[in-house]
Amino acid sequence: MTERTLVLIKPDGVARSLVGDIIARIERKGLTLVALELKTVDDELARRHYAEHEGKPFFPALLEFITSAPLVAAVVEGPRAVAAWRQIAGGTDPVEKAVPGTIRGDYALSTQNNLVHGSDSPESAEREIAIWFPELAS
Ligand code: IDP
Repeated sequence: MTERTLVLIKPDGVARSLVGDIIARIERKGLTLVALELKTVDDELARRHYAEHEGKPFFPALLEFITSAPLVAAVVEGPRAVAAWRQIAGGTDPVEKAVPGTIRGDYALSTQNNLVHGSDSPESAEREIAIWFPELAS
């Protein structure tokens, strides 16, 4: 069964010119791009996206980071797309959790500036796609 997930290449990924590399990994895995956009997000969109983290100590810095410069937002599709994209991305902490061979394991050192975002469940994907690409909402 085909599934969709939200991909973000966060501002650090764009600034470090890793967009091509990251998109290539998504395509090589066999996932299909459904939507792709470079955009700078405002505080309101960032808060909606990261609503589950409101109140956590890292929340203000996370909002600051995600709104600081352009990012790439995309929707990708394929069988088990949510889990497949999280597998390619690697764990949140790029040193303790992400293994070599994943995007975070290969390229990141910071738990905040960890290059990419992926929805953590099909339900989250639906919610996040509606925020970032309302025209695709089911
Ligand atoms: P995920 O992006 O791997 O799904 P989440 O726990 O949903 O991880 O956290 C969302 C984002 O918030 C992370 O990708 C990272 O940018 C940031 N973040 C999470 N935990 C920390 C932390 O302990 N310190 C700083 N930033 C964090």
